[in-house]
Amino acid sequence: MATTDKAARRAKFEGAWNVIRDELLAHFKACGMPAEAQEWYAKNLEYNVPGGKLNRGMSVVDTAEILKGRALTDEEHLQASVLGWGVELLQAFFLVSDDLMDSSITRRGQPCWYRVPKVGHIAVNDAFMLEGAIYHLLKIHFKKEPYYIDLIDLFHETTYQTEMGQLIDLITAPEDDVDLNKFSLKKHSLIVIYKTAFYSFYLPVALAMLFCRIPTSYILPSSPTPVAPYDVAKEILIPLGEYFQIQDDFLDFSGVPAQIGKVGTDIVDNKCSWCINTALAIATPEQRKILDENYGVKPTPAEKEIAKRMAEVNKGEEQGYLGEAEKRVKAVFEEMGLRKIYADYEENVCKKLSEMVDKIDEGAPGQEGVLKREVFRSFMSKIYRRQK
Ligand code: DMA
Ligand code: MG
Ligand code: MG
Ligand code: MG
Repeated sequence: MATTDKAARRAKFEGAWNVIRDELLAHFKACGMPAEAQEWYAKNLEYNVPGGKLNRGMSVVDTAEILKGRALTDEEHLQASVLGWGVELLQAFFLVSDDLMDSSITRRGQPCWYRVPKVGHIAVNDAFMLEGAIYHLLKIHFKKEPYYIDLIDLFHETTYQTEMGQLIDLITAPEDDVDLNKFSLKKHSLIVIYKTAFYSFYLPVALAMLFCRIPTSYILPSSPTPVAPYDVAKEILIPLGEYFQIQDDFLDFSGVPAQIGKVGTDIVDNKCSWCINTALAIATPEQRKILDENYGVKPTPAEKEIAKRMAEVNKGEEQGYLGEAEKRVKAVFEEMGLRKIYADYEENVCKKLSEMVDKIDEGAPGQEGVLKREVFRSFMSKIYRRQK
């Protein structure tokens, strides 16, 4: 019987993490790494991998169950969890580096890893190790499977796509040259598809599809043309991922740190975010002038000093202190009614995505080895109207 209780599913997935983490640490120790290094690696793993929402990782397990149409055996659950934690390790690798590159303050309600005392730039190597752990785990758990190389290839391809996205995200947001004319919603779309959608949405589902041996093409009774299920999945999951990153951009502006677990940095970092692009499209000349003069403007030394003192009072729990320039940008966003524009966007995009999902052909009732609409519905319900 399928475990339907959400908390129980999460607990089971987290249970698999203990097994996986211990395997990584045992191997590390067996390589002759000294006690001090073992402690460091254990802390890197615990601090950066398991503390998130786990949507991506758990989606691998959820998708596998939906595709198989039954609960997974214990053995299958562990294997699917290795793929799920592989996605979470990949995410941890990206986030540790992303926070360094974005000069972020907090992540998941705690200081970013590179800001932890003694870590600093060692965070770069720690990020590499989180990535390396994925391939070590794949070898242990999948080497004998005929689709082992497909798993490796998918992780590599997705990593490369994400890195391309991070590159264009970063070079579109130079710190010393703020030029809002360089931004557009089209550029935003390309950035977010590459930096977020492939690894967060296509990767978990495609991994589960490989795990369930969904072939690259099949024929259904309804039509003589073969279905390419990985392409069908991509066509829905990429726009779904785009919507997810637009939520992330909106929460960076509208969310409070206690709720989203991080301090928004997009305005100060001159990011080509959905908010600024949407604002630019409707700004009056007066509003445009305020945006040009204040977007991407760093806090003054005096403001930085206040932020530092406030952080000390809050015992390191930075709540985010807004400089005057950032406040002025936010005021323009509010004045334009960005919250309402976002809410309308969310309803519209979800309607469109649901229509796409409804068109998926599932073949005969109970047919195995084919795509199921529930895969996408389940993923969508995890993020619809999310507040963190
Ligand atoms: C997210 O970009 C993309 C990756 C690959 C981490 P972001 O900088 O908007 O993420 P966050 O808001 O979580 O720092
Ligand atoms: Mg970031
Ligand atoms: Mg970033
Ligand atoms: Mg963000």
